[in-house]
Amino acid sequence: MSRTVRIIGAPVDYGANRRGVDMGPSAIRYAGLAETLAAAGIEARDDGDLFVPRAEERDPDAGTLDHENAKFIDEVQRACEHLGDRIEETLAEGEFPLVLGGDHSISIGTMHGASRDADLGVVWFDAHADLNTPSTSPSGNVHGMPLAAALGYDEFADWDWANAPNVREESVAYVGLRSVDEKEREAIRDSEMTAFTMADIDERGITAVVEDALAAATEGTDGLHVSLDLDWLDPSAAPGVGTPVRGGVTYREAHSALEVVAEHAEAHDSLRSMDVVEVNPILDESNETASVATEIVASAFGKRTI
Ligand code: EXY
Ligand code: MN
Ligand code: MN
Ligand code: MN
Repeated sequence: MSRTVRIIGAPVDYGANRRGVDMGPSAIRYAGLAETLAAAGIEARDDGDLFVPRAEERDPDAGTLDHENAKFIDEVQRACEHLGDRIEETLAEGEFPLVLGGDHSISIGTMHGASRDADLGVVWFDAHADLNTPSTSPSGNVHGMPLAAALGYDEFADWDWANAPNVREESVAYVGLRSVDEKEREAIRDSEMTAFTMADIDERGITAVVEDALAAATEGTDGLHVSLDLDWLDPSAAPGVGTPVRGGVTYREAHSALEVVAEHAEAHDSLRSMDVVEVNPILDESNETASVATEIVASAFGKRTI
């Protein structure tokens, strides 16, 4: 990583169905993110957390938007608008935004901020497709909707704060899908997105799959956003997440994948922004998931053994 990494905490849990993911930024810091990056020779500075009111102080169904079946949507909007501004500022000042979530709804803000002045490709490491809209969501939880928001599907089409200004479907690539709702499956099939499931990884190996995802996301774009949901990993490697799904990538595969990202970033100066989401220390075992998140981030930024 040639730029200084600016760490931005987004302690948001409005989008998830379990409390505790708002403590993700603290858990990741406590796991030694700054020290790990420093030891790897990666310059980083911590820019602190966004101010996010506690969910208990808010009413999930209050607000001004048509928020049916999108819990806390006004609160998500407020947090994402602030986050988007912080991302824009970070990039304008020549630093690299690393966002610590928080649940995955915060990526709406990251992608918005990172695509204000650039065509942005996206690689989405996740068990889930996060492509629901208020009309299709089985849960009303916004962490299952950020890609649909960025792409302006259904109700999101009218919500400019949610639509990433310069993210196109054909520049979005999934890696590791294994829990996809029926309507999401249809939307992916009808879309121009690239989608690699766990079956693709089983068949072709993690390295080849990530290389193809990077190629799809960087063709004709100015920069790459990497969104890393810790439930992408198998629950045996990352137990501290709210929506675990069996059959995910191993600890080693996760490292290989992000090492491929680092090589691509080095060769093409492609990496523009990153977020690390869904770490829930309340559900974790000895902060293991936050430690894994920390180590994987270091791999993405080019940490080497020798
Ligand atoms: N597809 C389900 C829903 O929309 O409710 C589950 C979404 C979980 C989202 C997680 C964080 O990636
Ligand atoms: Mn997700
Ligand atoms: Mn997920
Ligand atoms: Mn719009």
